[in-house]
This record gives sequence, structure tokens and C-alpha cells, in this order.
Amino acid sequence: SRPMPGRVGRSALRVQAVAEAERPTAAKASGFEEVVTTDITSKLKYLFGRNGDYTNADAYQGTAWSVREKLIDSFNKTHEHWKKEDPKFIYYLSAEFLMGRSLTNTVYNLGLEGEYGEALREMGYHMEKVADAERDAALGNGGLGRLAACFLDSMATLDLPGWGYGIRYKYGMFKQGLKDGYQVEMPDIWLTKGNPWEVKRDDVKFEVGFGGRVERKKVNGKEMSVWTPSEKVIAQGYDNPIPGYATPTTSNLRLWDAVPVHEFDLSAFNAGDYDRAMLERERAEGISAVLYPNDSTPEGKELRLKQQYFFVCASLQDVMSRFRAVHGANWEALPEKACFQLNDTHPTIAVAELMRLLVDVEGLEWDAAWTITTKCLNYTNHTVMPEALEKWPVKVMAKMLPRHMEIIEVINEGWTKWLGVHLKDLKSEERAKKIAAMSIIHANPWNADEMLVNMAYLAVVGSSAVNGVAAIHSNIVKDEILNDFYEIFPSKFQNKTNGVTPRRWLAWCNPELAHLITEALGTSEWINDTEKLAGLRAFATDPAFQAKWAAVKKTKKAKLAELIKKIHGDDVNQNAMFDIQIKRIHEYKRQYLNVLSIIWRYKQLKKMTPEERKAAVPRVCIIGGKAASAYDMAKRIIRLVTAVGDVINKDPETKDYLRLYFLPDYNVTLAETIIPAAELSQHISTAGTEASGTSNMKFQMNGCLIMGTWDGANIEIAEETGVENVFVFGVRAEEINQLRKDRKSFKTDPRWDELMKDIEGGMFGDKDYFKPLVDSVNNMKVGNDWFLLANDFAGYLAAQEEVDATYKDQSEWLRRSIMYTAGSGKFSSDRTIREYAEDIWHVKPARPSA
Ligand code: 7GP
Repeated sequence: SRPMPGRVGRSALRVQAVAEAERPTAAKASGFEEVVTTDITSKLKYLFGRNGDYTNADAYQGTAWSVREKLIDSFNKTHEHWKKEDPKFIYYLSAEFLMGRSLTNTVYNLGLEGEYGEALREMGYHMEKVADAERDAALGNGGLGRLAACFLDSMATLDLPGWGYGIRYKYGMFKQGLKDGYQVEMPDIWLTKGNPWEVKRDDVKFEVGFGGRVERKKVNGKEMSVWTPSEKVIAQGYDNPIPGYATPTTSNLRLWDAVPVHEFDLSAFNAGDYDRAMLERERAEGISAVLYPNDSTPEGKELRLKQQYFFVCASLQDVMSRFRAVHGANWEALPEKACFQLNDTHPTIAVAELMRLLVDVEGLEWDAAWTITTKCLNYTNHTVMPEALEKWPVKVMAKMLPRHMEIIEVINEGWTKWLGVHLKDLKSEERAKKIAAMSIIHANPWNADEMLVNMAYLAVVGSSAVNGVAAIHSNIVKDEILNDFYEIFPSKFQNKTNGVTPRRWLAWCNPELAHLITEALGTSEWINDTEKLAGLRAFATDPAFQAKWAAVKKTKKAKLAELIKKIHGDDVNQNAMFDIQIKRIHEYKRQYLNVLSIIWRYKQLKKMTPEERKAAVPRVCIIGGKAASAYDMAKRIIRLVTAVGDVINKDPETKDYLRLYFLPDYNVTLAETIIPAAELSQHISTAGTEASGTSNMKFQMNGCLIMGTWDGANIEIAEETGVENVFVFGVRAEEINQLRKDRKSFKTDPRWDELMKDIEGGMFGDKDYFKPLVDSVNNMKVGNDWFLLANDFAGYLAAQEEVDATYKDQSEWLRRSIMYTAGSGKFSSDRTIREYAEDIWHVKPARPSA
């Protein structure tokens, strides 16, 4: 049976946006809805081979295949324009793109939401329910992958000629389930129903080799290194059009699928050896099969290096073949036409691969090739976690990529020699020490027999620019992580504070708030000019506006409450404060600290009389996030959250005042429901550990107050919002090193000791399973409580009290909430991308005509 027709809404926003924006393909004449209805109906009829009786999931397919055509019209126009203009391109190389869903975003970015919404309604469907049938494209782990997706949105919106390049994983980020409160991982099967958002390019295929040997040979009278790989696969390109907002530009994310060179081994097949006949296919397909589910944890698997080389090799060949078609072998001009951003060290093999392509394949001299390579490449660091700074054993590299290992050795020889000259004023012993410390190839500090290739060092030496992702992080990169390099190349180092797309993360996921903002500002231009949000400051204390603002939040809270009901079967008090922490589970992000404060709150409530309880601020606490499959401690933290929730949520004395829910399978789509409903969000990493954070920006845009440490982008958010409006606590990054040294003399708070005893004593069951968690923060043990939970605990509880007191004054809370959105202008990824384009890429907008 068909769903009931729903409300259309959003029309005021739409009318204004359509009027203001140049539209690529949207017919503005009335009657377009009928055309859309006819189109969707026809798609459905031929896709499903029947007339009518379509489910929401069917309707999604029909709608998506219809929208796809509009998208491709715009994509074709853009690429014809760019081909004609031949501007400089930026290529964003990233092992991860966390795109989420496409239907709503595409329809809205193209300005077609009214037409499609109404067409579906006429047909008896509701856009939101139809869109709900789409599976997330979850080709990323967390922040780094989602940032790449926001960047693509902004690049297209700003008309910047630029593509993303990555891997078309068959299985993306695992689906997270809960079994008895423990995380279970299930495969992300996302391609089985087809993907309307991609175009397979049968003409875009490149060979990628692995293994084998290298020989010095005379080729055309010239001594050359000739690499004969022992294994070859084909990289098959798929294009994923990326629509900009309020512009005719639709750019591209090109993802590579690994396929065998030969369908199968015919001789083995003829000899009846079916298994062997299929072997090549299996080995090839294995390369793009799964996304590594780790975030800031080491993953030394050879297959990961293979994936990295696979997509870098195909992407570079692709760019060079397009360059050659226009400019021939004039490779000196390549940096004027192409630059590459390395999204962390994952694509760093590009340094060696570009050298190989220029020297071995194109026959350039080494020095000329090096000049071109370093001009074309730039590197972004996304983490300070030492375990996530990639280092590949020389042995592994030499076996899998023998020619690249040679090239890296030559690069390193040149580099260390250059250093010797550059550091000639140092005493010889000191100089030798410095050079050893900066060598791209060095011994494993824990195993002197093993030599490693330090990918971050290779990236710095091979790039023009190196950047961190928030002001404090860029300083840590300069002063600590890559300090030696900074001292030698100070001008290479930059900061590019992250941003998020205000389309997906405000306008489209919170149309109610977007509408209110547009009404107040008298324009929807803030959607691509977020500095205009500052105009909301004028309304921050206006009671009538506050009331409307509060009403929107209430609507969004009701939606989240519905979801909680669906998942956990519980009704929650919608007047309670919605307190949220959603992000990958990691010790440095300190979800554990959050749980401890929730237990403390619970214990306080238990001690109160019923009368006293009535004066308490009720809270619904939500924690969500995935633990890397191999990250044992993170999995224990998840279990602690669910175990504490099981006790608290059932307690008749307190359940009206405090709840704790773990929302499983946190992903982009879930974030789009949670963030607009949040009133308080927690970003409580140990100072100096969270490079930036980006969800903090999404919460801020949606008027959610922040409880945070002086870390990452929290600092800049506080500066923009007014530090007095943010709940800041905890030690500062500058104090951390000393505190870690002094820990033996540190006295924990008695409340802390009490909580440790509660967990150890089995208050939440599973006490053996929780023992390692208790031990991990026992700061009396050397090396424990690395992330200083005990240190920050008292300050955290005090800040929590301040939160309660503020919430009791709803007009003050709403004033702050409005000030957050008003102060979020800086954190649009449009601003970030403009900075990259101007300071690093030197790429200029090139907009096709509508
Ligand atoms: C993340 C950082 O943890 C986060 O603070 C930052 O906002 C985000 O990148 C975008 O810059 N890092 C990762 O997601 C990651 O995988 C390992 O880092 C390389």
C-alpha cells in the first residue's frame, strides 16, 4: 500500500533560492511537475517491469534515475566548458570520501526540490520517505573522509575546476550493530541495487602493476630503469557527478574499481582448473573490495599499500593522459595545469609515482622531474596520533613496488645530501644526528633491524605546501610533529582551518531552521555566503524570534525522539536537554569521561528526594560512533555506555531525569537527524589531540551549544561565538607534557575514586570486561591515563553544573544558541576551499554558462 501523501513545506526557501540562483536545467515554467511525474512514472515502469504498486524503495530508484539525467546534463556542460577553457585543475587525492546519500543533496543543490517534491506528492509519495530508501555511500572512516566530501561540494559551488580521485570500495565502512550491548560489525553491502549516482567509463582504464623486478637497460640509446611487474590489474574509472549549489557547475569524483586484465585464465579453464581460472579475478577485485575500518589506529596490512598505489597510479596516469592530449609532452607546463592535494599520507606514494612516470615513462631528466613533482604536490596532515603516521617497511615496499623503493632511495640520498650542505654550520656530530632524524628512510625505533619509509617525511620533502587543519593543530605540526622540517622550510607550512558544507549540514538537513534564518535575514544568500549569518546576532535577545527558534529545535527533537523510540523502544522526555557526543570511539576523544559524568549525575539524582529531583535539569544523553574492529579498548567503552544505559534507563526513580542511549551505526545520514536536534554537544578530547573536529562546526551551525576542551577547531569556534558562550574546561595543550610527567604526584578527586570503585565493583555488571578500562585511567600506574581523564574530571563536572544552570534560564540558552549559528560563518568549507585555492592551489573559478 502506498504511503499517505505528506506535507511539501520548504516552498518559501525554494522559491527564493530558485529566484536568486542561476539554474542549470530546471525548467522554470509551470507544469514542470507534470513533466517530472511522467518521467518518474516511466522510469519506474521500465525499471521494475510493472505498472504501479511501487514501494518507497522503488520510488527512490525511479526518482534517482530521473534526477541523474538532470545531473548529467549539468555535468556534461561543465566538462565541455572546462575542456574548452583548459584551466588549471586541482585533484584531491583521498583514500576516503564519506559522501552519505545523494538524492536530497542533488535535488536541492540543483534547485529541483519543489518540482520533485510536488511530483512525488502527486504520485502519492513523500520525498523524505523516498529519500530514506537510499543507502549511504560510506567510503570513509570519519572526519578525514567526510571533510573530503564537504570539499567537493564547495569546490563545485565555487566553480573551481577540480576533481576528487579515490577508490570505489565494494564494501564501505562496516555497519555497526549491537548484540547484548557489544559492537558487532557487518559488511556494508551498498552496491547490490545499482548506483544511480555513478557513470561507468568504459574508455577510462589504466594498467597498474605490482611486484616483479627492475633492470637497467639501454632504451633508444639511453640508460633507463625498466620495471617489469609480476602482477597487473586494470583500474576501471567510475565518475560520480558532484553538483554545486546555485551554479551550473557539476564537477566530478572519479573512483577506481580494480578488475583483472584477463576475464579469466583461458588455458587453466580449458584444462578444467576452474579455481585457478578465477584466481586473477579474485586477486584483482580484492584490491578495491574493502575500506580499512581504522581511524587513527595503525594498519600495516600490505593490501592497504596496494590500495594506495592502485588509486594513485591510475589517477596520475589519467591526469597525464589528459594533459598529453592537449599539451603533448610539454611536462614542464604540468604544474600550470594540475595540482594534487594529498589527503593525509595515504596517497603519498604519488611522490615516487610521478617521478617514475616522468623519468621512466616520459624520459625526463631526474632534476627536471623533481621540480615538476614538488610543484604539483601538496600535503595535508590530519592527525597527531603517532600510531597513525604511516611508515612502510622497506622490505614490503621493495617487494610490492621495487622501482618506487629505488626512487625513494634516490630522493632520500639527494635530500640527506642537500641537508648536509644546508646544515654545514652545525658541528658534525649534531649535523649527523639531525640528518638521521630527518631521513625519509630510517630504522624502526622498536626494532633496529627493520628499516621504514616515513611517508609523512616523503610527503613534506615532495610537496610545495604542508598544512594542518586548525590553527592549534598547524602549530603543533610546526612545533612538534614536523618541527625539524619546519625549521628548514618555514614557508612551506600553512594552516587551513577545516570547514563543512552549509548546504548538507544546515540548509538541507534542517530546512525548518534554514527557513527561519532566511525569513529573518530577508535572503537565502547565506547558504553560499555564511558570513551573512552574523546578521542573526541582531535577533539573539528578541523574545519573539527566540520563540520561533525554540519551536524549530522542538520539531527536530521530536524527530530524534521518534528515532530513539524506533531503535530502543523508549519514549523520551522531549523537554529534556538533548546532550550528544557522536564521533569515532577513541580514547583521545574521551567518550569514557562523558560516561563517568553521566554516572555521577545518576548517583546524585539517586540521592535526591523526589522534590529535589523535580528541580533538576532532565537530560537525554546520546552517544554514537564506531570502534575500529581491532581497537579493543574502544569496544569496551561502547559496552560501558550500553551497560550504564541499561541501568539508568530502567531506574523508575531517575528515568524521567536522565537517560543514556547508544545509537548504533552512526553515519552521515544519522548525523543529519541528530545534529539539528542537539542542544548540547560534547567535543572533549585531551587538549592537543583532536586535529580539528568538524562535527563541532555542524553543531554550531545548527545552534547547538558546545561543551569542549581548548582543542582543535573548538578554539576558533569559541572565538567566533564568544568564549563566554561556550562551556570550556580542562587543561591546555601547553600543560600536557608537564602533567604527564608529574602524574605520580597527582591526587584524584574523591568523586573519581568512587566512580572507579563502582565500575570495578560491578555496578554495571561485566566487571571483568570493564577492568582494563578502569586500569587504563589509573594514573598511579606508569604510562596510564595518557589522555588525562582524571586531571580534567573535576573541571568537567563543574562545567556540567554550569550547563545545567544555563539551561534553566531558557532565554539565555536561546540567546547563546542563536549566537552559535550567527558565529558559524567562518566554518563553511567554502571559506576553507577559497583559502586552499588562493594560497596553495592557485586555481581560479571557471563557471560554465547556465
Ligand atoms: C581527522 C581528525 O581526527 C579530525 O580532528 C579532523 O577534523 C579530520 O581528520 C579532518 O581534518 N582524522 C581522521 O579522520 C583520520 O583518519 C588519520 O586521521 C589519518
